[in-house]
Amino acid sequence: MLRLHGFAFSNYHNLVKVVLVEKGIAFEEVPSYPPADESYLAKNPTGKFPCLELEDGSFLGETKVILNYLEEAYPQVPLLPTDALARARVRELMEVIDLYLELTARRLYGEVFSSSGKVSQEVRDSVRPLLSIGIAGLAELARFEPYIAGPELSLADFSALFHFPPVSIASEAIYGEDLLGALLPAAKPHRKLMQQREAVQRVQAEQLEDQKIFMQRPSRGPRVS
Ligand SMILES: N[C@@H](CCC(=O)N[C@@H](CS)C(=O)NCC(=O)O)C(=O)O
Repeated sequence: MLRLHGFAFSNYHNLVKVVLVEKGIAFEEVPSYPPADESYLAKNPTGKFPCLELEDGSFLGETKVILNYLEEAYPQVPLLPTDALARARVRELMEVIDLYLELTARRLYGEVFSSSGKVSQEVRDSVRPLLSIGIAGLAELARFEPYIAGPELSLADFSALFHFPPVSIASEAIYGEDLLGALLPAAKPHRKLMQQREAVQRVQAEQLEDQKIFMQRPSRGPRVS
């Protein structure tokens, strides 16, 4: 059986988890929290969470790589279109969400989601315009018809579902304004639509349960800021 190593408060962990549930793939979760210890680094040398333990006992890291693997290895319940360009469009949305929203806003997360200290004024000042540019770019690419890539549900919808909230929460906490909510108002009805799904309800409930454990664990700060 596949084993997902990571923690249920993590947006990346939940992106893999919800896809496993949606596809009906049997898996178990192995709780593991940052910072990565030696035993976790032996599984995923980057120390990033999550990683997926495969049937043969090997490990796969990097969320989008894992999702693409699941799509190829478990094609029943497809979450990518069949047309090559349409697939690329879904991946383009996921890349933009990762690189220009999630990773940019992540520089604020230490202050908002853990006790690893205040974000410097320099970081605050540099993240805000980058985040605005990233969200504006996504607003041009996203379709919301009603799904983010068009009429069909895809991996990009789950990416939006789990990456948007920490971006909104961090932006509200640091700038007093939810930049994502302001520049991408369609995110709200999209979230409501996605929350009608059983798999999403289960994963979000477990995410909430893990929040306290994550926030209260002894913080040694992120390995990489
Ligand atoms: N590029 C990685 C990023 C994953 C990531 O940043 N995960 C966070 C948890 S949500 C993490 O590992 N944080 C601990 C750290 O950076 O040391 C992926 O796509 O899986």
